Amino acid sequence: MWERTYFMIKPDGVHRGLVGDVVRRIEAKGYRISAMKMIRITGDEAREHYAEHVGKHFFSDLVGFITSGPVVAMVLEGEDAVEGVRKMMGSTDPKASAPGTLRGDLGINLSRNVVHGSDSPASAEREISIFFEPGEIMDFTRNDEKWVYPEEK
Ligand SMILES: Nc1nc2c(ncn2[C@@H]2O[C@H](COP(=O)(O)OP(=O)(O)O)[C@@H](O)[C@H]2O)c(=O)[nH]1
Ligand SMILES: [Mg+2]
Repeated sequence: MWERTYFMIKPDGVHRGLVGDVVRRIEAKGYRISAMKMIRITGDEAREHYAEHVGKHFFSDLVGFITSGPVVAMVLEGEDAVEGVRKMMGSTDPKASAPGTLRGDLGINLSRNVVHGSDSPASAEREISIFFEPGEIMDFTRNDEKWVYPEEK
């Protein structure tokens, strides 16, 4: 099924100069980047984005970290994009992530795992609406999509 997902390169990925490699892999896989911007997340946005983790022991560290520097926020589209992007990311803990995944290749520590991706289509729509206005999301088809997908969508 055609899906949208919210994807983000976290401040550690930006500071470590990994933006280009992460974007390259997303594009090479065939996902459409329909919105992308560098932003500094506010505390309110961070608490809303990570609402499911309120009350957990790592919540304040997580909010402090995600608001500590710039992130690159994206809307990605493609067939089964939510699960597909999560597979590309690997497990939450980079130590448990297979080599070949973003977290498996680019991270070591659970709290500095480089990327975020929505865990369900409902989360994706919720997270996209926190960070993007509808007019920021481009309505276009990548010219190579006819080679990524053999049949009409
Ligand atoms: N310090 C710390 N950070 C955690 C822990 N669990 C999760 N996190 C961080 O919180 C983020 C959100 O957690 P979660 O939604 O469970 O994982 P994700 O969906 O794979 O990003 C993760 O990406 C980690 O960076 C933990 O036990 N300790
Ligand atoms: Mg999550």
